[in-house]
Amino acid sequence: MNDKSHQPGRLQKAPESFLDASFVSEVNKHGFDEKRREILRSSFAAAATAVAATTAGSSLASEGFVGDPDILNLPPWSTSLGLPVAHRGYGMPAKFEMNLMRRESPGPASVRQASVAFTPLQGLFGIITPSGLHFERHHQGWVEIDPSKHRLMINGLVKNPKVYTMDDLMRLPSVSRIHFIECGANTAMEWGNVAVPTVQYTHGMLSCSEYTGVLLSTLLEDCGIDMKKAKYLLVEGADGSGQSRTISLDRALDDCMVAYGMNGEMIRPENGYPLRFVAPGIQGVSWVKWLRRIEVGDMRWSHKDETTGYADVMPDGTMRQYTSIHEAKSVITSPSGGQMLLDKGFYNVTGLAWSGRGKIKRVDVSTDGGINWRTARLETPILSKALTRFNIDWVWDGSPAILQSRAIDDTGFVQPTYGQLRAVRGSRSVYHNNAIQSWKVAENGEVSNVQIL
Ligand SMILES: Nc1nc2c(c(=O)[nH]1)N[C@H]1C(S)=C(S)[C@@H](COP(=O)(O)O)O[C@H]1N2
Ligand SMILES: [Mo]
Repeated sequence: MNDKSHQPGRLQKAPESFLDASFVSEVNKHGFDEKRREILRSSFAAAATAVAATTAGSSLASEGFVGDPDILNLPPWSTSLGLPVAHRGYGMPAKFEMNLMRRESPGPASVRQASVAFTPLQGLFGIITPSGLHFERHHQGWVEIDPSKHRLMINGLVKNPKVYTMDDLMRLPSVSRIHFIECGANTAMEWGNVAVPTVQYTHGMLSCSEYTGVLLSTLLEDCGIDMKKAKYLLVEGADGSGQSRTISLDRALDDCMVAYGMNGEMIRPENGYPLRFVAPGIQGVSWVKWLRRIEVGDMRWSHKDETTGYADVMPDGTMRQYTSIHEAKSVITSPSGGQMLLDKGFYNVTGLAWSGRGKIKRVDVSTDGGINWRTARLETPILSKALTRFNIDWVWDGSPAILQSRAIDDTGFVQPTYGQLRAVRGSRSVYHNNAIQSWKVAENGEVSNVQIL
């Protein structure tokens, strides 16, 4: 790239909500419509002129000062006493950041106990999702369990079936691991080319945390698992939905765990407090929350959440069951749908890549809809079955562009285009859409969701 001036790109934040009752007012408030865009443009131009005018006419200019004169105007926070320590026992984000929040599933108001709230990927940095912004997917609402009343039973093909209290579990050897969780239905609306406007809604059933807990291998050994007969586990939640999923024993013994910690503190109630199943690389539905029972067996259970739901409708109409592992996938989180580039010049294009099979090896980025590709910088740490952050320099010349990212994992798997994915999967699926996402940048700077085959 020739232009290394690194003038920071001017980017307007995405609208945070859409399609619900407050759609129109939300959109207006966040600058999605024509009028608002005009106001922004003119105020941006006016601000630029004002800076020039203030410095040009002032004595500052004669002293050779160029730039924003506000650097010399001392604000109240520089001339007064701040707030005392522990003003808030539990810290909160700045009030100016309060708009960055989980947003509920768009579309016809479903039962709010069996719904989704998406993570605002467009506003996050690095790879860890702040716990308060972790996506939520409940089948029958979330519960806040008294940890002293919670129990975990391990039964079935084990010598010593056991019931653990939380205290029992916390005495066992613990591990801390960083992993992503993605709902199998993430990016589902794109199967039907619905083109929801922001990355929060296209990819926001995705989060990444550091989990602390006990490895399944430790627990199963503690109960004396019958290794000759055992092939599968059933993991079951304590909420009213009776969430239960079959996990193959080799996956479970590899890196599955029961977690009580998330990002350094006890797991949040929405995410399964006080105990959840962590199944690295496997779709979210198997990460059973409020975990109460693990049964060891020799056959798959074919429970409701693995027959009527979470099965893939193939082009010939057959249902594909137990497709649990997330193949490599990536998405550019900024610039992304609903944001606006306010002028030409340098931009840091950033996004996330992940694979349920291992580590991300490479991410390529295209700004011309997949004709030319450049290799992005992967930021460390690059961990197995965790989100990986990528960045790449881009100088926008003001002409229309289409931004895409393509992940390659350490098995050599290359993230498919929509054309390639549909050739195998058809278009009647709900789950496991890992196609390349395209964001169109229009001449006026508006970024929107488009589908490129
Ligand atoms: N007990 C229980 N576990 C559950 C669910 C549930 O409704 N009940 N939802 C599942 C689904 S479909 C997903 S995608 C993940 C979502 O986890 P989160 O709400 O922590 O993001 O939890 C899974 N585990
Ligand atoms: Mo899910």
